[in-house]
Amino acid sequence: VPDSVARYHTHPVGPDQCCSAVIQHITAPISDVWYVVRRFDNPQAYKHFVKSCHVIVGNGDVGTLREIHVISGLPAARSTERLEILDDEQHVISFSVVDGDHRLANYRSVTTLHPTPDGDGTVIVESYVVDIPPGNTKEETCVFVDTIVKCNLQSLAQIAENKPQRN
Ligand code: A8S
Repeated sequence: VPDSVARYHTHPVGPDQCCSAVIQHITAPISDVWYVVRRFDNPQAYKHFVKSCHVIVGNGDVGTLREIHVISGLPAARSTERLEILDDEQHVISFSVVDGDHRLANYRSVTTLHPTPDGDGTVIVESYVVDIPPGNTKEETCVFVDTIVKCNLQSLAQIAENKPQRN
């Protein structure tokens, strides 16, 4: 396990919070995957639940705030999110949820990219911590969020694997 996995995916978890992680292998070089993932202003490029996104303040650096609107059928319409980490050398991006009409209070995720030993692939690790909403169990919360994150990472894999290399 790379040092950076332990460093970035160890979260303080309160008694009324839950924490989990999703891992996805992508058959594309890390630069291709990072090109898509690092765009905090454009999550809809691979997150299919996101209908639209606009930046409220910032230029894509740490502290940038975005508001996303999600597609209908979800128990939410919008979410305001803050960019917490953007590290182009280590390939780390992290955001936290600061507002919204959804039930994922205090959501924070960290996503790290790791090249496979042969250099032709990428392993992506996305972990999160979130408050357990009133009326739900820890398990229900993790199943709900894991499902969303898995969908996002599978869609990211599909996009990156079909994309020609960019540099
Ligand atoms: C992400 C991860 C998640 C997004 C959740 C978990 C969300 O955008 C959706 C439904 C909700 O109920 C909450 O990386 C919220 O975006 C799809 C609106 C935050």
